[in-house]
Amino acid sequence: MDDPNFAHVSAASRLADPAEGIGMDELGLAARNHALPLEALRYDVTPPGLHYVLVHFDIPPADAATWRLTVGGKVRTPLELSVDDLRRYPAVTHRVTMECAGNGRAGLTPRPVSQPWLNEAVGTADWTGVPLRTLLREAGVEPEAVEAVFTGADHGVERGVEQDYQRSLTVADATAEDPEVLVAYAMNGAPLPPQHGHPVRLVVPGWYGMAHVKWLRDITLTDTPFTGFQQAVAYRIRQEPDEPGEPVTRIAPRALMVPPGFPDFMTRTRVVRPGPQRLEGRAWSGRAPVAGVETSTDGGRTWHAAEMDDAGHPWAWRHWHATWDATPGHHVLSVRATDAEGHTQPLEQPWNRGGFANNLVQHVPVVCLAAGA
Ligand SMILES: Nc1nc2c(c(=O)[nH]1)N[C@H]1C(S)=C(S)[C@@H](COP(=O)(O)O)O[C@H]1N2
Ligand SMILES: [Mo]
Repeated sequence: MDDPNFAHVSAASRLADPAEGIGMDELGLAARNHALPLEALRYDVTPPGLHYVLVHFDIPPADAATWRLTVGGKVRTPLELSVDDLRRYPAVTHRVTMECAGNGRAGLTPRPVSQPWLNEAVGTADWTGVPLRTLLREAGVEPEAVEAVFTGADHGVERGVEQDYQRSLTVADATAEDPEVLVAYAMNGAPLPPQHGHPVRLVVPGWYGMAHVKWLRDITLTDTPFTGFQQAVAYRIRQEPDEPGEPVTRIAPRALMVPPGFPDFMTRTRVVRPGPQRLEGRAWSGRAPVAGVETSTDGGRTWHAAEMDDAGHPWAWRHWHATWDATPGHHVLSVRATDAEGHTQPLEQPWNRGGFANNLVQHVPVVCLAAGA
């Protein structure tokens, strides 16, 4: 807790007690920040409203007509750009799968008390905008600049620290040709919706969600590394609260399946009838292209290669499918992805205090009815 003024409103991070269920404050976050309904894994591009949402503070008021994006700090020519100015640059569209770094957090033991995601904090969109490197080239980055700091228009207090939402990238990452960072003003061909950063956001293909700063109002080039809250305090992989830890960066591989059959309303247990079932879903990794997807119908003891569609978009998920011959009884279906660098998904999740970057294999309990039932 840095600021005593916030001692009564903002708590330090904590771990849930072993028997502690999801609390009302976690429910409050879960009701604001929604996940992708898993059946929406069917779509190549996630339809508007089904893409997951995460907002730390409030969605800020934003008027596209008067919005200004400033580029300053260690640059030769500071810029001040309206949305119309951004639209005058040649537009680029990238299909990008975005995933929250806290995805899967609610399954950890002990559970870090925060946004309690299960495993559906993911979505894929066609993002259109101006390459960040185009804007930085125009502004002229000074040789002493090491990072670009991105500031959103949203404001709040987190763990006692009052702040605008801010993140940084190194100048090398910010100006890379691939993955190409975008200053985006359209999602799936339409202006950004309020919850996804209207009117302008950053899109950093391959990186976990926290890097994709929404409601982007300023880019400042700095000659020292950025040490703001969301960079140096949050989004670090650490075991103990006080260690510096490693920064959360690119998305670890994950595969998810469209839950087969039909669900029970309360438990969401899946029900199928005997016979061949098509299993399908998506797989992605922000580190290297997905090289293989495997399914298991015995809870992860044995694995079988699934078929994958062509990888048309290097920073978006790939479709996979497999066939399962369902027999009456209880089953546990699982799926896992492996990328071209050999990163894969664990059956037992390594733990970290923030619950970041975890990619436990998905298990889907299924009840297959008796023949004729
Ligand atoms: N300005 C701002 N940008 C932000 C956030 C935020 O709270 N404020 N949340 C980040 C996090 S943690 C995630 S996971 C993604 C979510 O993007 P989405 O809601 O468009 O899916 O936005 C990122 N960008
Ligand atoms: Mo996130």
